[in-house]
Amino acid sequence: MKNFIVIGLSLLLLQTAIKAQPPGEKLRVMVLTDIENEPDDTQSTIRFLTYSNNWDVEGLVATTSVHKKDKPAPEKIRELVNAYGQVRDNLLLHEKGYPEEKYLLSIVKEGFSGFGMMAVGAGKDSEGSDWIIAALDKKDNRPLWVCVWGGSNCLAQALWKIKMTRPPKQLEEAVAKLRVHTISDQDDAGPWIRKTFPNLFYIVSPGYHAAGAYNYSTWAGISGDKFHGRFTGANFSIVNNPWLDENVRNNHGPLGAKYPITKFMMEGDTPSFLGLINNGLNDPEHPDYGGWGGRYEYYTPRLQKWFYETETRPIWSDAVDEVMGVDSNYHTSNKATIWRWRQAVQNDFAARMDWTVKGYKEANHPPKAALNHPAYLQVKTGETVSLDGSNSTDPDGNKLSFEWMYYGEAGSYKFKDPLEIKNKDNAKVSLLAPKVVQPETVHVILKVTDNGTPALTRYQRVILVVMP
Ligand SMILES: [Ca+2]
Ligand SMILES: [Ca+2]
Repeated sequence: MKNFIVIGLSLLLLQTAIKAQPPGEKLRVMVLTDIENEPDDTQSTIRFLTYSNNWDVEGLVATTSVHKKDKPAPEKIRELVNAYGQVRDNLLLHEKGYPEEKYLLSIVKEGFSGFGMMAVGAGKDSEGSDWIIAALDKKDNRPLWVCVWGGSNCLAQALWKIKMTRPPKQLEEAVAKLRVHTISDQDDAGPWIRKTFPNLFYIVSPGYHAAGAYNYSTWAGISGDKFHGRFTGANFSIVNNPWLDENVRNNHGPLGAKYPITKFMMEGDTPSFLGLINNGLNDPEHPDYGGWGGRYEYYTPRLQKWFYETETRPIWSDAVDEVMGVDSNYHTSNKATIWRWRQAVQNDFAARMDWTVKGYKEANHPPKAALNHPAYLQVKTGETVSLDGSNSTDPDGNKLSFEWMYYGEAGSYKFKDPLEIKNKDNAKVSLLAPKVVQPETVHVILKVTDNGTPALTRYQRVILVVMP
């Protein structure tokens, strides 16, 4: 029996390895945004555009939400894409693959004018909902990621139409292709979608995004302070307006100049795509592994007292990490799954804003973290495991520093005390595989940081399969 379990787990891990994003293959990503409800969608769009070479960007769709119930604002997206067009040549000095302004303008679409499920059903198609269907219909087997920064009724309309007009098998195929990450439920379409399409891959902190949502939702970890999210431990000084003035708004060209002053909090919608950046840490098909966009586990969330409807099915939702904060205390929180990476996330954005105005030699570029062994290692209880990141390099010739981090929450092995990694600041380290009674996974993250300005970090994730 045990052997079957071992073989089963090994196969599962092998499949996991196969399913991971092949190097060089881009994710397909679409954004639905209630831009112009407050400044933060504009902020998120600017950050998104500086990463647009990471993905095949499939659509930028203006929608409504509980904060903007009447008419979507695609003209604002176009204005930002125009500003991007002015800096694209400069971005291309630093990395390949930035899409043309003309192409991005061609994929700006408008959702239906109207709020929530009142704008879903017969006669409620829009160029936005038709565009989602067209993207799903492309002869392309890669998943389609839909990042929802406002209401999700445009996605609901697309799925409604497929369900009403096509055979069940085609609906099944469309649902299987979708990967949805919404920033709370900013209309009543999210709960409807989850109930109606029970197999749909869906990441969300459920419930209306309204007063109080900050307190519950993972996404507040992007920048929430003690007033917006009621948490401490995170470093607020690298997400506030003075930091954004220095690193984004001022002296950073026409795109940076469009970055508005924060009204409530910086970029509440950004976690929906931070986890899709190809940085060696993120593993989009595995939200429970954790990454820049936070960590999420697959379960049926309990009813929140302010939420009007019980969740009917398992979804990818809030998980907690225990993280040492800047106040030198440990914090156990869902928001910590995002803010634990904040320094690296903000430095990375600052570097990309530099890329919009500076030459190659005047700017910094991320290191390439590399392992001298496979990322999946099968080991035995009590075995000494050697890990080696010494092949890591930096395109600027910067000096590299290393840190090996045991990511306890990401693995199946639940160990009360942190796993000891000897000399964890070295390129090569060793650790003792823990005692297990059944095959368990243990995640160890290699962080490689350069000494450029700003310092940039890339990662490799090692998954140990520890056998009894
Ligand atoms: Ca929004
Ligand atoms: Ca560098």
